[in-house]
Amino acid sequence: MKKYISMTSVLRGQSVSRRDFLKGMVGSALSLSLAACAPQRDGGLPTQAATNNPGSLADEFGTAVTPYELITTYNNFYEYTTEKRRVYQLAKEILRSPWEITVGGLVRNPGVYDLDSLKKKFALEDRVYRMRCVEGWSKIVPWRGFPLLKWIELLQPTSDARFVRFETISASEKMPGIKDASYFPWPYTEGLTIEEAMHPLTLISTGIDGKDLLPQSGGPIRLVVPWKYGFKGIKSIVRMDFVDKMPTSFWMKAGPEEYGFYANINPAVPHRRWSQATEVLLTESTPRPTKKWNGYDQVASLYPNLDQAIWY
Ligand SMILES: Nc1nc2c(c(=O)[nH]1)N[C@H]1C(S)=C(S)[C@@H](COP(=O)(O)O)O[C@H]1N2
Ligand SMILES: [Mo]
Repeated sequence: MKKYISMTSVLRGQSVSRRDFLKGMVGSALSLSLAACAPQRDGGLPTQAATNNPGSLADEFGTAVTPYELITTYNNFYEYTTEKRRVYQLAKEILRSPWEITVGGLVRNPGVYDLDSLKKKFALEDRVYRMRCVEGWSKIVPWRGFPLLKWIELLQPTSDARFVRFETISASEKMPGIKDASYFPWPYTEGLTIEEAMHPLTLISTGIDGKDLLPQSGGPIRLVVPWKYGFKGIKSIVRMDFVDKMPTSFWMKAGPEEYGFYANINPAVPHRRWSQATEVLLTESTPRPTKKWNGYDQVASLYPNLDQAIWY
């Protein structure tokens, strides 16, 4: 069985304890009895009983992982199509082999990095994260990957590097959405501050549910930033640059009135066209309240002075 890491233990810088692992298994008699007598954990994350799929793997709030079949057939990947239920039918293959990522800019070790070598170098971890799309739906995903932090430590950014810019592969002959929606500012790009990129929760994902990432999920390599709206999780990455100025992302160019750089999840700050107060899990129909930072409160220390209403 895969070992899923408790986010609270990640933030404490500890390895996975058996108790933390069992706590992810909400619903089993054993984990319920442990949860009942265990002291409150440092992060103070609330726990609640799983409402569906008792006995299955769950996030730290007790919400069961979304079925793999649903995670991989309901997607946003505009390079293929804007129809979420059709992406998987069009994204049939990984578009490069071997997959290489070019790293440039303000780093001591720029170059072309081969994904297979990176996967061998860094121990892959399994982590359950909630993913909240800016459109108001969410899924619970059992990612596999490695912290971006580990790669950055190897790349050694210079002291001038303040942001990281990421870019998706652009292959219009295999990605019909690029031509169908030629008004969009292709290629898809995203960015993080260097502090966000080096936060221990920020993951480079290479898999879901122990399997290699499928093309529709951003295979073979994508970004996962669980306290930000899903669009920050750029898929099928081919370039990463360390820069000194805030990069303008795909969505900032496409809709500057609606999408800012930070995109931290915040139920109190509405999107220009809809409320962000609630979300609907893909497995449910009744909306649930959206949590600030998607529940990952520990990242608040990254933003002592950030005005969410300006940076959405
Ligand atoms: N290159 C690229 N990355 C992307 C997108 C996209 O259209 N193109 N969509 C984003 C959005 S809006 C979301 S919600 C997530 C969806 O990830 P999923 O399909 O794995 O659920 O991917 C993000 N990454
Ligand atoms: Mo999204």
